[in-house]
Amino acid sequence: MSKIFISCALPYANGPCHLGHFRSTYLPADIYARYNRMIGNDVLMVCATDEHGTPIAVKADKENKKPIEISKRYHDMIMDDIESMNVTFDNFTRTTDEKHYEIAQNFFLNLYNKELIYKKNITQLYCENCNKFLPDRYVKGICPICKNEARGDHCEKCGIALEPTELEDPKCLTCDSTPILKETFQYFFKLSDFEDDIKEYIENNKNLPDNVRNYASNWINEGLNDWVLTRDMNWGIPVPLDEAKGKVIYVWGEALLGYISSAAQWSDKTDISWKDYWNDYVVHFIGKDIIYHHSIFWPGLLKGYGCKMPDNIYAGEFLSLEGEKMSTSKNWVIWISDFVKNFEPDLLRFYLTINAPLNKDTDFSWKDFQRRINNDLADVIGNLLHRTFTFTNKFFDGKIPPYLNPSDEDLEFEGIIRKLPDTVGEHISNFEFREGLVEIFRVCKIANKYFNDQEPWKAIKEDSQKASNTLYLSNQLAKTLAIVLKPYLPTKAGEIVEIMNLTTPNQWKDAKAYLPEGYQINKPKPLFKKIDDDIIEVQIEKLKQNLKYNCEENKMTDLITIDDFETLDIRIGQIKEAEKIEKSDKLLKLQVDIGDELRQIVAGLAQYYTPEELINRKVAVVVNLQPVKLFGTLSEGMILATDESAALLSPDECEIGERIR
Ligand code: B3M
Ligand code: ZN
Repeated sequence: MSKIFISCALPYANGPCHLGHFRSTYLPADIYARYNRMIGNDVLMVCATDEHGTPIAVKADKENKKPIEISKRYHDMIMDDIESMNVTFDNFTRTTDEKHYEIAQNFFLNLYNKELIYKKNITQLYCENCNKFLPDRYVKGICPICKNEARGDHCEKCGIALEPTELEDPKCLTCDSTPILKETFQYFFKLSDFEDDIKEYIENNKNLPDNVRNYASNWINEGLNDWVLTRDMNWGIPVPLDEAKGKVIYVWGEALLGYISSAAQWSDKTDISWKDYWNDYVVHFIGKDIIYHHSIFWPGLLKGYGCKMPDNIYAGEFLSLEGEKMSTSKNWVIWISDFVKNFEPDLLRFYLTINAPLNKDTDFSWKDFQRRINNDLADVIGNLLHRTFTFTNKFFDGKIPPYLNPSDEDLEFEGIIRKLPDTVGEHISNFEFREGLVEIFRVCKIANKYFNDQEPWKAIKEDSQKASNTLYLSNQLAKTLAIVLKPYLPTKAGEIVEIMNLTTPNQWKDAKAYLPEGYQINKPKPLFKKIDDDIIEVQIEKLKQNLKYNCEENKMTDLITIDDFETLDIRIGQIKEAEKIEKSDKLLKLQVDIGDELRQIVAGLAQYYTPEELINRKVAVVVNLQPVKLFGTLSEGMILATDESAALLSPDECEIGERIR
């Protein structure tokens, strides 16, 4: 038996949970935890809400409330969301908990005393009107790269991480005045000291999935800088040093310790040491946007402290909604609490798992959801179970009939049933959650075909042993399903357990034990109902309303004239040369033939294309854009690509230099 420490990324307590959170993190973690408990591993699964940081402080300012009032509101909502989805945390705490403060401050002091945290003077933005420094999201301005509006820590548009001082035309978010540069000091963590350790950790840890390893290797190859670990603000955990009045630990410098403080709180309640779990096997489930923090920064902190680094980091890719990027600010989301008002949680668990593997981006669409539930869950899995139970009751008084002289078809089907638990289990152990569910689905399809071919409704009159064998095996599969479906669809699995009177449904190994002849099952009830069109239409309409509302809010309905469009000069170009830009993991320097000249253009394509892949590609180029310097390199134009995936338009049939209008 192993002890397994499972954590989920701490949701920020500045909003409730939506489908994206659930898909990337809580659902896979819960499937993994439930399965491991069922095979007899000892699991400790923890989480907490992340209550500090500027987003919460800013929201509080806006609503004229205290940050703790905001975070409490969302902490409570998040707890409800998680419970409603049947995610089985052993402990769920919050980062304003006393225990967390104590652990975070001690951790800071430990590193400080080892001189792994040092003090340094820096200039930061300061608002003279509000009399405060403006860290992270307290400041807005123009992104130096893409020239769109951005916040102090990050540009949503081009996805780049920023320092507030890098913003052009910065403004205080609270009072809109222009901040000045002012000297202050902050504490830095010597991340650079751990470059070799982290590199080794990433390269030699065989568990790490490819997406995590690749991201992490890219960053580490660029070299690691020390991290500013503190902020001048009053919402956060105070830096535990006399000389550091008014400074708090940066939210990422303590949130990660939420894993440990949640576990420690559990230990206080149970008197069982969480460290045994940590020292055996740790896996963090996170979203892909925080791979850096977990694969580089966190191992660095742990190494500095003298604690084991995580054994695995599992990063779920993104979920879009009806083909568009989810956005909480535009209300282009589906909240968990809204979903469960209308649908059973297991339907979402099913859809989000079967829809795509965790390491691929995917989309939630209401129509596709309906299709999957109706065609796959209800018609295949539901139908199989329902007819098995109905026939058993109708023809055999609800008793498992005898299994005698099996035919070749029976034996073949029996072999398939027997293999199912191992196959599914292996997939789940390997974090292949979708593949496990697909296997269950595949076997159910085979089972339906077997059932149809055997025609037990006819056979019962002509060859009753044939019908008896069919129902015997179908019931054995139903029992297996009650167990192997449990990590995925715990409520539905529980309903099968009830119908089948199962006494040990919590043990995976029991999936292989057959129900004896004569075993009594109960009357069936339909397990999966189909979703009607009108129910889905209501949901789609609701989303459309959100979109309309947002358009009005953002004045996106403003139309442009043909003359406005004419101001853009877009031409077909061909990429002749491409090379990486030093110190940037996003940008490539390109030389593009636009017909009458060769243009140098810097494009944010490095994460999607290698320089070699781009040579000779035809692309669409905005050629009358004002030149800018990016990372010291002149860029005179823009290559058109899609927003999310940076897919290039491929105008292969067009002539170089042709204008697009
Ligand atoms: N609170 C949420 C996020 O960035 C952030 C995670 C903390 S995990 C220690 O998705
Ligand atoms: Zn101000």
